[in-house]
This record gives sequence, C-alpha cells and structure tokens, in this order.
Amino acid sequence: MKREDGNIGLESKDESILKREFPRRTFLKGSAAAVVVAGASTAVSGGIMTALTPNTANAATSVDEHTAQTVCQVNGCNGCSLEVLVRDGNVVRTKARNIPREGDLNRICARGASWAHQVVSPKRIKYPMKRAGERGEDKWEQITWDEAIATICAKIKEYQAKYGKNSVACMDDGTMMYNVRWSYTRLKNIAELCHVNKTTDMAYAQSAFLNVSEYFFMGANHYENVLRNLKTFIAWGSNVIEAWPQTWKFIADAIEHNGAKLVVVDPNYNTMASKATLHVRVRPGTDGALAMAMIRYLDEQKQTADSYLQERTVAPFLVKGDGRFMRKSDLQTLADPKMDDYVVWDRKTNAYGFASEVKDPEIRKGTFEVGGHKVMTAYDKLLERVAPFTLKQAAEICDVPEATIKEFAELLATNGPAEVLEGFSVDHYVNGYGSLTAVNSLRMVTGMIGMPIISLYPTADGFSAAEANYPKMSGQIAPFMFKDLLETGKYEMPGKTLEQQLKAWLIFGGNPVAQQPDHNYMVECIKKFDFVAAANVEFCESTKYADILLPVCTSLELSDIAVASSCLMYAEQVITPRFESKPDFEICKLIAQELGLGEWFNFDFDHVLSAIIDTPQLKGQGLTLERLKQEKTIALATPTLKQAATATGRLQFYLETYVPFAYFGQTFDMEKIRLPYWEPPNEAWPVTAGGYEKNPLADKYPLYYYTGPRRFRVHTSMGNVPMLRELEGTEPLVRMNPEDAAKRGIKEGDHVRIFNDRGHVVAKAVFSAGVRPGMVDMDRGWQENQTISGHYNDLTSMTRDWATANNAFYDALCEVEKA
Ligand SMILES: Nc1nc2c(c(=O)[nH]1)N[C@H]1C(S)=C(S)[C@@H](COP(=O)(O)OP(=O)(O)OC[C@H]3O[C@@H](n4cnc5c(=O)[nH]c(N)nc54)[C@H](O)[C@@H]3O)O[C@H]1N2
Ligand SMILES: Nc1nc2c(c(=O)[nH]1)N[C@H]1C(S)=C(S)[C@@H](COP(=O)(O)OP(=O)(O)OC[C@H]3O[C@@H](n4cnc5c(=O)[nH]c(N)nc54)[C@H](O)[C@@H]3O)O[C@H]1N2
Ligand code: SF4
Ligand SMILES: [Mo]
Repeated sequence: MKREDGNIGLESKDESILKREFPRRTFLKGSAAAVVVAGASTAVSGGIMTALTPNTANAATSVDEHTAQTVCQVNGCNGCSLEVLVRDGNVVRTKARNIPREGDLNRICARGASWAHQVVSPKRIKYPMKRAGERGEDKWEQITWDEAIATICAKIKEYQAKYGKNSVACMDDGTMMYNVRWSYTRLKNIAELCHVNKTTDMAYAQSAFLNVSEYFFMGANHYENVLRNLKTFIAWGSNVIEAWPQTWKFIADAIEHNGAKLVVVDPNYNTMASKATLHVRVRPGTDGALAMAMIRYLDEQKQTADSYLQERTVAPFLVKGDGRFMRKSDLQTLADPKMDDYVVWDRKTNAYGFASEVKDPEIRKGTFEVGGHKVMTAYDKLLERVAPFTLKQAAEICDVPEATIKEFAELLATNGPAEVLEGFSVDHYVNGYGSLTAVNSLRMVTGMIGMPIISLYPTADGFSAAEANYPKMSGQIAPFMFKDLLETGKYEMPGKTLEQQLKAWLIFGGNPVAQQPDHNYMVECIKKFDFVAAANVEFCESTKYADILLPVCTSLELSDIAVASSCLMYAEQVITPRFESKPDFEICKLIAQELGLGEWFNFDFDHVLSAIIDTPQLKGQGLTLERLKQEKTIALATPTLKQAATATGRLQFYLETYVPFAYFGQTFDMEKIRLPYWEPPNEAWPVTAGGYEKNPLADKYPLYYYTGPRRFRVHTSMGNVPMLRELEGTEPLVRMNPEDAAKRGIKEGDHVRIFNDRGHVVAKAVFSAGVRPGMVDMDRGWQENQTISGHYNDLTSMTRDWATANNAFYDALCEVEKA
C-alpha cells in the first residue's frame, strides 16, 4: 500500500543533512501546519526567532485568540512554565509564563519557544500504523485504533500464556509528565508486564538518595532559597547553562547580587567555566580522587565542620566489625524494641552513650572497644578510606596542581554557604557512584547541606493509597540483558542467573535504540524480538523497528500537573490532539480493556490528575485538583524537616545497608560501596598516573570519547524541529582541541571518522581550545538518519558496575581520522 502522506517514518537518510542545507520550512508541506506561515516577527528569546502567525489573521477576519497556561515538559529538563498563544486552535507562540513570586523573572530557552513547530513536526506519527515492509524498513500502513490495540493485546495474551507473564517487556521513558508515568506504572502492574529499566543516571540518583536523601537541584521547588544565598557555588561536572537553564538564572543572581564565587570542576573550558572564579580542570573520570583528597586535606588542616558532623551526619556512630552501626540493643535489652538508638562515644563522660542524648560525641578516636565489640566511628572509617589520597596523589591522578586543590578546599571551608550541583557527567563513568558519594561526603565534611526540605512532589506510582491489593509487574530487566535473554533465555550476572523467555517489547516512550550505549548491540537486539510495539509522538530510531505504532499526544494536547519554578502548576490542555493521536492514559485504558482488565481503568483523566496530587504533603497544603485548575500556579511553602529522610535520619557518607535502585538480584561488593571510593574508569584511562597503569587499549584509541548535551536539543528529543536545526546547524559536530587535530592532519570543517572497536561515527570537526587536549566532544542526540555515517552511540559501551548497574556513556576511548 502507498505510504500515507506524512507517515514518512524516519526516511533512510535526512536529505537536508546529506546536502548540508537548512531544512528550511519543509515542515509546512502537507501537514496541519499548512494554516501557519512565517509572519510578524515577535520578541521571542531576544528576537532571534520568527514567530508564527496564522494566515487567517488579518484585520478583516475575526479570529479566536486566547492564551493558555502550561509547562514545557521535556525529558530530562526540570520543566519551565509556559504561556501559549492559541489562535484558531493552533499554537502560535510560547513564552515564559508569569509566576507569582516577587522579583522573579521567569525564563524559557529556545527549545521551549519552539512548541509551535513541535506540535506540527513532519515526523509526528499521525495514525496507528502497522509495519508494511521488512522489520526496520520503516514502511507503514495506516490502520484503525481498534486494529492496533487488538493486535498488541493478542500478542500480549499469546506470549504471556505460552512463555510466562515476563515474556512481554515494557519501557515507558521519554517524558517527565506525571500522568504518563502514572498510567504506565498502573498498566505494567495490572497486566503483569516486565519493566524495562533504562539504567541511566542511576549512580547519581542512588548516591543522592542514599547519602543526602534529596536531589537538591533537580526538584525545582527549592532552588531559589538555597541558591540565592550562596557565597560559593560549585558546578561539578555539569554544564548548568546548557543543561539546566532554569537553575542557572538563580546562580547568576547569586554571582551578580551576592558576589558569589563560582567553581567549575570540568575537564573542558565550557560556558560555565568562562564565568568561573576557579576552574578545576580535572582529568576525566577522576572526580572521586579529587573530592577524597580535599576531605583528607581539610581534616589535616582542622578545617572540617565538626559540630555539623556530630549533629547532622553519621560521623559519630560506632561501626562494628560486621560493618553495621552499633545500637543500644547490642549492649542492653530494650524496654521497648522500637526504641533502639545508635551508640556513640561521649567525650564528656568518656563512656558510651546514645546518639539522641549525647551532645558532644567523639568523631575521631581510632579503634577501641565497646561491650566486647571492636568499633570505630564512621568518620574514622571515612578518614581511613581517604587516607591514600594525599594532595600529591590526587594532583597526579586528577592532573590538577596541588595549589589548585588547596585553593578549592579552602574556599569551601571559609567562603560558605557553599553548595554543589553535581553533574551527570560524573555519573557516566563506571566509577561514577564512588565519585559521587565522595562529592557528597565532601559536602558533609564541610557542612554545606542545609536543613532538609521536603520536596513537595506529586506521586506517579499509578495507585492510590487505598489500593493495596493489585497485581504486580512480573519483574524487571534492562537492555544490557537483552542479547543473552533473547538468544539463550538466560542472563547471568554476579550471584544470579535470570531465566526468562523474552518475546515482545512495548516501547511506550523513550528512544532506547538511539540512546542506550552500544547502538550496534541495540539494533541487533531489537531485531531479535518476535514483536515490538511503540507508542511515540514522532518517528524515531526505536519506532523504526516496530510492528505496530501508536500516535501519542504532545504535552500541549493534554493536561497535566507539574512542578516548576518552586510552584505546583496545572498544565492545561492547550489544543486538541492533532491527527489521530491519543494521550498515553487513553492508550493504557484501551489496552487494559482489551486485555479484560478494564475495571482497573474505570475512570476518566481527571481521576489520574487527582491521584497525582493525593499525597499527605500536598493534601496538607490544602491542594485539590479543583483549586489547582482555578489558580493554575500555586507557590508552595517548602517545609523543613527535622531529620534527613535517609535510613538513619542523618546525612550518610557511610552506608550500613544498600539495595541498588536497579536491582535484578545481583551481588556486589558491599565493603567497597559503603564509603566513597575511587578507582580508574573502566576504559577511559589512557594514562599511567598515581600508580594506576594505563589501559593498553589507549595505544590504539588514545582519546576520551565524550558526548555532551547540546543547547538546541534534549537527547534525540526536538531533533526534528526545523527552527532549532537552523539555530544549531545542519549536521553533527565534534569539537576537538586544535593540537589533537593538527597531529592528525585534520583541518577545521573536515569530516572526520571517530571510531573504536565497537563502531564509528562521522562528524564535522570544529576546533575549540576549550576542549581538553586528548578529549573529543561529540554532539549527542543526532539520530542515525541525521548522521552521514555511523552513530554517536556506536562507540559507547555496555560495561557497568554491579552496585548501580548504571550506563557509563563517557567511559570510552576512541581515535579520530579524516573521513
Ligand atoms: N552517548 C550518550 N548517550 C546518552 C547520553 C549521553 O550523555 N551520551 N545521555 C543519556 C541520558 S542522561 C539519558 S536521560 C538518556 C535519554 O534517552 P531517552 O529517554 O531515550 O531520551 P530521548 O532521546 O529524549 O527520547 C525520548 C523519546 O520519547 C518520546 N516521547 C516524548 N514525550 C512522550 C510522551 O509523552 N509519551 C510517549 N509515549 N513518548 C514520548 C520522544 O518523542 C522521544 O522519541 O540518553 C542517554 N544516552
Ligand atoms: N540542552 C540540554 N539539556 C539537557 C539535556 C540535553 O540533552 N540537552 N539532557 C538532560 C539530562 S537527561 C541530563 S542527565 C542532564 C545532563 O547534564 P549535566 O548534568 O550538565 O551533565 P553532562 O552533560 O553529562 O556533562 C556536563 C559537563 O561535564 C563535563 N565532564 C565530562 N567528563 C567529566 C568528568 O569526568 N568530570 C567532570 N567533573 N566533568 C566532566 C563536560 O565537559 C561538560 O561540560 O542534562 C539535562 N539537560
Ligand atoms: S529548559 Fe527545558 S523545560 Fe525549560 S523551556 Fe527549555 S526545553 Fe523547556
Ligand atoms: Mo539524563
């Protein structure tokens, strides 16, 4: 059958990329956007962009024009509030929406200003479709919603009956929208599907929650009060200006109004570093060594925040030989078994006492005995762990002068309040978890972390508190297990062998084929599934291999609840769903009904929104859906807690117990991960330093392969917006240090082949002296069809550590040659 107009898939190659032309206005052809033409220029984002005006708008015609309030909800961005100008049912312009806090100038970025284009993207999936050619040929035939849902459900029933419930795997990433998360969580549970964990950003999430119980700079509801009062701000492996523009405005305020100092820990001289008081230009993957050396140095200098360590952290807790904290119950029978307490050493009485009572507990006392147990304080355990990291050792490992490390440490000790925004780059190495816990420990040792604040998050767990007895997902797997499971029905990991017949993959959001490491592996795997269905807003590399495609609404076509700019927001539906697209909630409901599980979705969309804010904290603030719909934006008072929400109620640089967030039953080295640690990256270690031998692979592949975020796209999202491509350029770029390029006979503008044993990608070389010599900075998020040859994730690796099972995107080496 002839392909439907507009249902063009990703196409084999994007012609405009190959010809290196701007994809100018092609989006207007043959889509609902035919009603819009380039028109009057409006002051959007400094006037660089041209706003759109419907051609129906002229003085003589009356038009229906109104504004709507919503939130830009992009995968991985915190969410910015938007005001949308709607004319005759079309999105004409998005701009920053006013938020009710004095003196706050709300802002959005160019991507947030591009929604008028996004909703009419030529790559949108318009109708339910079935595969018309071979798997991966990207040829499609329009079908009805009924046929699409019936096909998917027949497959689910067939495989689950034949091969077990967990033979059908489901992934639902790609957006931060609460209603989407809520709906799929419910569906995965009631249909007993197997959850696919994308195992990305895990080291970051895990260290944040276990060490300090809060993300701090990702919740968006308490940036302002923390950031505006800072004297020192540390961007540690994060390019905040590019990645979190909403956070940057508060940092900029602190610099401009408070004279705050900015420290940037980054191998590259980036946009942040250009604003820094101190740029600590670390060797990639060595952050843990740096943080541990600073802890050691500050302790030696007696510049640690001792009373803070005593009161707020686990520092004084006594650790027994088995690694557990000593408790009252280790020493005496408890009158009330629930009233156990941690044992500490009282400096005043020189005897043991209990954490809740002793005012001045010892934190440094070496090894001693209590009640027949050999014990040490948790702080002494930390000192023992950081002992090898002298300034000299760290200087060698990190390639940072000793004087710079000292200057950095002293700034933290003397120029508070200080805080760190930890970046995801540190997370993206195999040793990421150890390094991030080291940075968190440094925050504790210098007393940086303020009183804990409850993040007033809505819930997205798919069930209300009243619903206790519901079916549960049939397990959890991750893409790195796919190959073995598909080929052998088994996956072996330390301590466990998973046995599972994997047959179907429902990709209900996310673009894992492009975004998981080792792209060639992912392509090989997706072809091996018996059945793939995808629900997505637009065609992407992952929809390409599907058998059935479901068209999903953009966030402007449905309502949601969001947290942005320290406020709870009602993101109202701005326009009606385009084409035949449906909200993810409707898709879940249709599938549930067809599977005979309709009673679990026997409600309308407002029920979902009400359930999302049905949390004790939000209810405590008198929040109802009705109120939110009326007021639209509610500034929330963020309550302060007396205790951290960790297992011990204190900030923890030492962990007694640990269960990975991505837990598949694997075993891991508990002794290592109790405390911060540093070891060289797995692959990205092309030097011998600090006594650590270089990876011999570096003889072949001497360069670090780094794939950073780009201002005009979020991963692959927004990669098809013509306006953004005009701003960004027409093809993927790789930034190189001119010295590295000269050594390889590469001139600026040359097309180069970046490669290693796993694969290659071709990109245009641009030079920047800001790129650390020995590193390449490759664009992230350009899909296969937008790349001349290869894929930027062809070079990344599936290798990971078992404590987090986290993807380590930056832990890779490469070589570059003229293409
Ligand atoms: N080499 C390399 N690879 C990386 C990274 C890196 O730094 N380097 N970064 C990694 C990181 S940190 C992350 S978080 C991941 C991100 O990886 P992904 O989560 O796969 O992110 P995107 O590429 O943005 O893909 C999001 C997809 O979801 C779709 N989508 C958007 N909204 C909705 C919706 O409401 N419903 C449905 N059903 N679909 C929707 C979009 O159209 C898009 O196809 O990438 C990782 N990959
Ligand atoms: N524009 C845009 N914004 C985004 C995204 C996007 O794709 N585009 N993605 C979103 C998502 S899901 C995420 S996870 C975040 C990620 O955003 P960030 O938290 O900022 O993290 P990264 O992008 O991984 O890396 C940022 C910086 O880390 C440096 N770096 C590389 N290796 C190392 C290292 O070993 N140590 C140190 N200290 N620095 C290193 C790089 O030079 C770079 O300047 O951004 C979010 N925001
Ligand atoms: S920073 Fe992210 S959430 Fe905010 S406007 Fe830009 S793309 Fe949207
Ligand atoms: Mo991410």
